[in-house]
Amino acid sequence: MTSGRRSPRADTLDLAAVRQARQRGLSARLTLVGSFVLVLFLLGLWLRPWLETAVGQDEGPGPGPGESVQPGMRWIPAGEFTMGTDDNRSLPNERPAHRVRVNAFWIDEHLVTNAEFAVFAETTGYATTAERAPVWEEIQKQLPPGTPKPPDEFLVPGSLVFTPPPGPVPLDDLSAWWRWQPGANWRHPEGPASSIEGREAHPVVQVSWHDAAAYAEWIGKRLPTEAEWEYAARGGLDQQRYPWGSEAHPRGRHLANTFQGHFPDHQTAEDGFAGTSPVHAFPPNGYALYDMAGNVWQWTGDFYSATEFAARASQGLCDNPTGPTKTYEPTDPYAVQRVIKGGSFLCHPAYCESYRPSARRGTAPDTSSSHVGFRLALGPR
Ligand SMILES: [Ca+2]
Repeated sequence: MTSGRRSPRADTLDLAAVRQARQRGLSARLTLVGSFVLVLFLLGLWLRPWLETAVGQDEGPGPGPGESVQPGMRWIPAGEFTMGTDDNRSLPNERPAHRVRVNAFWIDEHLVTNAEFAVFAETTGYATTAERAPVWEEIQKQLPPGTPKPPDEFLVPGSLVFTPPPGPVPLDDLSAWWRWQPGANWRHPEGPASSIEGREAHPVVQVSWHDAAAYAEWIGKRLPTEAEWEYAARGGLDQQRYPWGSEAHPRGRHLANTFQGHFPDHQTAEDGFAGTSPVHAFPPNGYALYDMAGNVWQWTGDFYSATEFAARASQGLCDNPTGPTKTYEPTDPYAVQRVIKGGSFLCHPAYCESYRPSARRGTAPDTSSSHVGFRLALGPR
């Protein structure tokens, strides 16, 4: 992974020019000045995490909310907010509302796109989870003891693909609209016959948490915490049901790529998209961030616990939480899961309406599907 990692700041040091100057016999003083500049540069890199923390703590003269310093990223100032919700139109894992403080950080203004992920894959030769054959011994760790090994024909590279059923189905059985598709991966999101041609500006999908973490390591960023993600998604609004306010469709407008029609069998795509959409297709939120609702779910760095918010509510103000140390999902005691946020083009009010900022779901880190992607953050956790 490290062989192809970029070092953009090192590129700005014209070390070759310095060497040539030496060879031309310029004075030792010039070399001394150059060394001093290099030392200052390296000192700046070393101090940067501390400086970022310091700026975040006093919110000092840094960028304003949503302003850009890092290319393609937005500055989110430190602050307190109400995380989760007490609204009874929510799922139990979103409750109760509780107070959280987050440090300042940068976050990508849009989801990582197919074009961006292609640069990573081509530079490093990285093969995503879906492009590798599943390892039964790894899957087995997340299943109850004694679970029989599936037939070998199922242990082939592939991923989960949304497939609408021919008619209405009970909404308590995900297998009615998800299928395991051999050959599905980020290059072929719906299977071998599909491609991302024409979808370069759409979010990359069919990426596992491990894939997102590998991309983050390569580019020198990290996944946001769940608290950072929700704080950013709210865009400066307090306790609103949606990133843009309290109404689902103000003045009749669709402000996110979600599911219209009868879920999951009949989609009308009144918002213009039956699947993913380009990352700038819908208006940004108050922090100038796109797709903080709908389009695709987004990986965060936190482990998932169904009772995390209940545990926090008794702790008073939670200071920059980074999630529990392990997964807790009472319905699946062997699960290892990370939090995903934001909902997707498949979210519908009749099912989960998970494009609300408080909505959250646990997903196995080695799972990928056609409606989960990611964006990244920068700054100390
Ligand atoms: Ca849609």
